Amino acid sequence: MDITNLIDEALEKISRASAPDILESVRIEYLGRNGQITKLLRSIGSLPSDQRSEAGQEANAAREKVEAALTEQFSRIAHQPKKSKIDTTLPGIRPLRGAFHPVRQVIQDARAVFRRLGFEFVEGREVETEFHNFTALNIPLDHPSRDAFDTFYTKGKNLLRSQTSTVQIRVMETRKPPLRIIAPGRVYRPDTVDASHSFMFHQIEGLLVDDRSTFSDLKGVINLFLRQFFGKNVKSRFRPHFFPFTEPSVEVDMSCILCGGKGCMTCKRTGWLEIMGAGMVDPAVFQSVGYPSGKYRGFAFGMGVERIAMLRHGIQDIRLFYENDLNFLRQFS
Ligand code: 2NL
Repeated sequence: MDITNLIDEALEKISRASAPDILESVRIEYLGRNGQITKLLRSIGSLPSDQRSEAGQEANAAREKVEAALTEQFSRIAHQPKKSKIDTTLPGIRPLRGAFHPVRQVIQDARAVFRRLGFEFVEGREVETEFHNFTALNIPLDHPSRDAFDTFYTKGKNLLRSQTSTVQIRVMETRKPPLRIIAPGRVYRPDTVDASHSFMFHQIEGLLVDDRSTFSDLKGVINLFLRQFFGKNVKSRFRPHFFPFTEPSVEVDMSCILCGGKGCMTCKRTGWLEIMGAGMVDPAVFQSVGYPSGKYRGFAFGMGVERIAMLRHGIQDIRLFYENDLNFLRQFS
């Protein structure tokens, strides 16, 4: 082959070599032990002596050109970043992110407030005995809430708990005071379902038992909770009430968080929202869990979680919480 063509061919291949290993195979093809230029250089000795000098210069020039091109191309491609099949400039795939259900968020937030007051969280079973749901709570046998229309009874004599006091009864059965516990969870009542009633909902109950607590301690704990949970300007009022398991008993109202107490649709123009029931634990309850009479005092309170979540977010229909509609739930994530 003509030496000029040989050089052109080599330079062409070198300029197309896009990786060091390709470039090395081009080098071997021309300058290796059996390379085309190497052979050319080797053949010069067998040429007639009058041609040697010119052919030698031509062949050496060819080798230098090709070597220079190899060196240049090598430095060009060696410093290039490796070509990857992954395009790192594309935007990422956003992972789906979970969030807590608004009912669970209320429970978590309440938990954060009560843990600073020294309360521990406890959970229990949802299928309960009549004793833990009614008898131990001083609820008489003829009380309407025991009726089959007001409680879900299972086969045998068990039932779906209608309040989470059952958890606190079980803690008192197994532990001595002092106790500070919060029992959140599902409760069941066969109410006809409408915008404000569900056959299943959530409660948070609290119980403190020691040997010296008073009604003013109850007021202090509830006021601290309301202010830390709803805001420091929240006011409260305690109205006399009756529960079989507390004496005295109260219903607690807080100033309306939507209108600030001025009166609006949510508070029915009263400026107040009923938020929980509470009272000093009735001695009959201590007796039924086997505590010695007269030794202990305590207070308890209970509130509905859905109601708080509805007030917090201005939700008008309790049924929205149970539909698993992501368009609804995503508003609270
Ligand atoms: C309400 C009222 C209340 C309690 C729950 C309680 C628990 C034990 C002993 C005494 Cl173990 N009391 N719980 C006390 C007063 C009120 O809940 O309206 N809940 C939604």
